[in-house]
Amino acid sequence: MRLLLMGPPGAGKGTQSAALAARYGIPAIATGDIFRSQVAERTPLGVTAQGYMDRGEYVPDEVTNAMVAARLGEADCARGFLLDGYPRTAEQVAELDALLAASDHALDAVVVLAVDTEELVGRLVRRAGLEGRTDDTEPVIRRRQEVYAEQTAPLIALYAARGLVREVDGTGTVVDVAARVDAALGAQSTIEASVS
Ligand code: B4P
Repeated sequence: MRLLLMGPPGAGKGTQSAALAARYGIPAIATGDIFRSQVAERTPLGVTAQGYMDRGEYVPDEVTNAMVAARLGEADCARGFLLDGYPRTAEQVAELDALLAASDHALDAVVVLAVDTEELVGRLVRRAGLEGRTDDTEPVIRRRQEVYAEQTAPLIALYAARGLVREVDGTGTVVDVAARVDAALGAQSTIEASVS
């Protein structure tokens, strides 16, 4: 199984991804988590990524693409993977397409978690009080939502055109959302192809 988990910041991707990947016996790969661990270890990659993350901007594609290419080349990805938070730009979609084509594989589905913007901001402001993430201040949270709307939301139409998108209501309890994701993966695409 080769899955993407997409949705705006705070939609519940990180919350859902580990359990979802475990249900399919595949690794969950979250680019945000990898960047945060590199920041914590003060590696050169982490030093590069931190400034972008703290401003709510995306880390440059060449950095992110190289990191994901290396991770997908590891042995545990041979039988599948769940990518959480990647791709987020058109260039990242092109890189993932090339990586999959080179290994003669294809995506099985793209799960999109849908949550209203004010609910998203509320969740991330609450998380700020619990985890103290440097990108969870309200101005940066709102900037992250804008960046998602500008650069990532349009990509959903590309995957919809390929018949891969399963849109899931991301509101309600974590258990409710997980059940909807499972149901969606057993069903046909919920978004009609609209662009080619
Ligand atoms: P991420 O770590 O991916 O952060 P995110 O989009 O905010 O999602 P996250 O996983 O944290 O939120 P979740 O919905 O799980 O990215 C951080 C930064 O890294 C980016 O801004 C960017 O700078 C960089 N980056 C990452 N990938 C990149 C890429 N491909 N290219 C370039 N840059 C990249 O959870 C949010 C909160 O909601 C949690 O507190 C959770 O408890 C709560 N929640 C979850 N489900 C809920 C529910 N059903 N009800 C109520 N609350 C819920």
